[in-house]
Amino acid sequence: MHPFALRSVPEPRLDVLGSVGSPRVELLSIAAQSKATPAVASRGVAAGGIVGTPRSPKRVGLAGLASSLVLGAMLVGCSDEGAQPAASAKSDSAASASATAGGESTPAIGVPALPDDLPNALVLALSAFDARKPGDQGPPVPLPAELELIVRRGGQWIATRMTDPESNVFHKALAYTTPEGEQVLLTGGGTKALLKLWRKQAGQLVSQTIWEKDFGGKFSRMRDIEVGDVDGDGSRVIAVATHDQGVVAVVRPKEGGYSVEELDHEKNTFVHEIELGDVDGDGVLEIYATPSEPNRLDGSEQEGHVVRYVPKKGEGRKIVADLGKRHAKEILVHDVDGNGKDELYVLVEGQKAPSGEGLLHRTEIWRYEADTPPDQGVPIAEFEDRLGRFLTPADLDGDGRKEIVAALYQKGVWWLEPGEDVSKPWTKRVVDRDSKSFEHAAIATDLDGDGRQELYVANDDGKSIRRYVWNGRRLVKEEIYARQDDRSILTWNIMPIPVALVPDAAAAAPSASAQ
Ligand SMILES: [Ca+2]
Ligand SMILES: [Ca+2]
Ligand SMILES: [Ca+2]
Ligand SMILES: [Ca+2]
Repeated sequence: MHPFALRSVPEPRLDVLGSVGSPRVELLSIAAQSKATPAVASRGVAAGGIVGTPRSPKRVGLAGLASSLVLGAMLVGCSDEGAQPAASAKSDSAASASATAGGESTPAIGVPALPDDLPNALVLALSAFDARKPGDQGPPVPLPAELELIVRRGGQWIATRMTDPESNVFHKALAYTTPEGEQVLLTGGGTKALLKLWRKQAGQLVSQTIWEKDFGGKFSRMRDIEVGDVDGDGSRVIAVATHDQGVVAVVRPKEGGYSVEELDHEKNTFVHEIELGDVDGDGVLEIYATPSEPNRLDGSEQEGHVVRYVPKKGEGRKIVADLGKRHAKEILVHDVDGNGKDELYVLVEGQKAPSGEGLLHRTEIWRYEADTPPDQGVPIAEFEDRLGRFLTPADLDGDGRKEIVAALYQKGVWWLEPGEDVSKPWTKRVVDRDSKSFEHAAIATDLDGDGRQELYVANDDGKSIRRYVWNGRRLVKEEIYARQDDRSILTWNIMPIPVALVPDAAAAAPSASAQ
């Protein structure tokens, strides 16, 4: 999958945009959307009805890449029983066109108001592969590591692409505040494995590599990043999961630079995920990680477990979840039940039946409190799917009680809510059956700043980024960005960042070129 050889020549620590081998920024698309989307109760509108008032497509000719979108905002049926099909969520261009004719005098129904400009943007960390051509042999060749940045400005969702030829995947990008108080973008890349800080200078992002490592195996990737006060001294420590030698590391800001401590190392082991939390409630953050055997994508047996490190107490690897012959690539540590202590949630992957027909195990979520024995995780949900790679904590309906959103490989996006007894199966409602992706990155975040979270999901199979927002009765679905090219894209992560960290596409236009 990642055949690019590692270069042995050390790279300069600073890259200036526009120089050879430097990041490139392109404007991808501007999605037009109605400015008038007043909050109106969904009175009289059947679930699945078209409720948006999309405008006709608008073209922007920057760099020959800009394209247009027709947006359809739709109501998503969320049965309280769960397992009910999402109400038909297809876009209806005829309805869109007629709605457009009404312009702003036609109020949208059931779509909460959305300001024209938002202070926060989304950053998506991607792998991109060229489209397969007839006769292509061998594994797909990864293109340079890529970020998509989606900003709402002037009543439009605007997408910008930034690529970094030093790696062939970005696994995560997030906002980070340095000890000096600077807001920067922190990225983790793969092959080559680079942890970088990006500062906005003259409208462009300029990188500083703070950790670079060839782990010595087949792949070297910075696979996941979490930031927290692991040392309990107020500093923002960066915890990193890597491929493929089982390295879990903490990167600490130190004396104006960054020092790396590798907490663990285990041959031929992939660590997919890092979470930070205080499950035992003693005020000290623990680090959770998911080492597993190298990936077997055929759905056969793959052993794994969830481990914990407590650097502040000098505590090394301890198994907290023993998954037997199964494994997990996604965990969540969060106080979902609201009792003041975090819990660990493990998205245990399903397993194909040896006969090849159906599943031997469904994908399940197991829940652990501090005193749950490693082999006695409590199943709170199961799904008729082979994989699930994304859990995000949420309070989408804004009632102050938290939920978990689970995004599965083939079987959609689900909303899980605990009942009185958190150890009993949780209430399961479908958010969107028609959303699919191998990784299926999702984030619940209050991008529009109205005090209530919205859900953003990368529907890679459908080449779209969708937003789901509560309208008082239901989640309303809106496509905020559609990928226009025929490359194969894997979205590994979505995070909110301040708009100030988004590179200025216009400034980069001279260096941008069509694919
Ligand atoms: Ca603790
Ligand atoms: Ca709790
Ligand atoms: Ca809630
Ligand atoms: Ca909001």
